[in-house]
Amino acid sequence: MAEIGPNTRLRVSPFYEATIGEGVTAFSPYNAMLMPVSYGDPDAEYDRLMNGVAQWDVSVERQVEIKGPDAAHLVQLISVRDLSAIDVGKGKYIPMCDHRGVLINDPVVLKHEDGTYWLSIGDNNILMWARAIAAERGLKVEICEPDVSPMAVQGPKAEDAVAAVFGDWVRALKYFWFAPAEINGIPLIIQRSGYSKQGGFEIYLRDGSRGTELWNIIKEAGQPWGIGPGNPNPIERIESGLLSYGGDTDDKTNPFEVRLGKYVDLDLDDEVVGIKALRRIKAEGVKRQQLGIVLDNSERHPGHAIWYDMLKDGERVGHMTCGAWSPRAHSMIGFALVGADRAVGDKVDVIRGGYRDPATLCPLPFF
Ligand code: THG
Repeated sequence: MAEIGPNTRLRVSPFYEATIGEGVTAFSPYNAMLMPVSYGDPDAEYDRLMNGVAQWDVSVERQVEIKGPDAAHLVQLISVRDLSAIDVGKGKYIPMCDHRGVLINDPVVLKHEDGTYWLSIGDNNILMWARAIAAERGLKVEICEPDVSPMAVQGPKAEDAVAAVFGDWVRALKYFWFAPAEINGIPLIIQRSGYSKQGGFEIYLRDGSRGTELWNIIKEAGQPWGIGPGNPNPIERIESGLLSYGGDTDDKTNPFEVRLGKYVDLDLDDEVVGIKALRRIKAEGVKRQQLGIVLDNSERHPGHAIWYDMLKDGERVGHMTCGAWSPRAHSMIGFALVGADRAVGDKVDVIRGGYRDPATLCPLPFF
């Protein structure tokens, strides 16, 4: 098997040494970094997330920091969700689009007390995008990638583990709210958030030289609840209907097609990048939709879908963009990106490795 490893264009996380120590078995490139994606026991990783607490290195969720007199203006120009009422100390999930109305990222935006913004980004170069838009519009902003690396602590026991380190005040933190914190002098931000529906926190490390130390503090504190390593979990996120930008989207996908329409405010100013295109798309009628899909054969397959062709009566009607065997559904489940004329209950065929898998379209989320 060929190897891929850290180099100057494929950076490692401050938690790299810690994840190696935990026995990481696979990485995936994401934002020019290596993201741990397996520790070799997917059942245990899923079980910890569902019943205990899991510790994830998600430092690939890089921060794009925007500050200066025009910071709020720029952040609104590159977000198709209305940010006029954004609270200091509360994150917001925002679709970002290009001038065609095509989704280019779905960050969480954080507004700090001093008026500085962080875009906590998915896999795409938003640093370059934000700088280009700022320069073209002549805005007074400073944009950088700060030394900030999130670690997620997820699962029903995450609150107990995080409170054991930082105190009971974290229990009062509401969904998506964040606050500064410190442990042994390590500067942090703690937010109630994370890429799962099992609850938990994201701890943003603000000093990349102290990753191993922070990892070990959380690991130690989580022992009573059986804490262990994991990563944004492919099974749980499909069961919960969480979108993977770049995984479930292509170079034509708009937010309406992938269930993000509720985060699009079409009456935003014309200057907002993509908003005019989104109004046109909406007026003309959205052509595709994202639904769930269940394979009729409930047998467990190890592999997961990578844009498998989906046929109806022999004609291609879309793709299965992701898939996993769901312990809760006792079936192979996934997301389908299909024409707007398809409906829940439709029978389709998924073409997988030359085989034809009969399947049924269903609503999202699964749970
Ligand atoms: N946490 C942080 N940054 C991130 C991610 C994260 N950046 C990249 C990537 N993940 C962005 N994608 C998502 C996708 C979904 C959510 C957050 C980031 C999410 N969605 C909830 C939902 O869909 O139910 C809530 C959305 C809402 O209503 O506001 O949490 O995981 N820091």
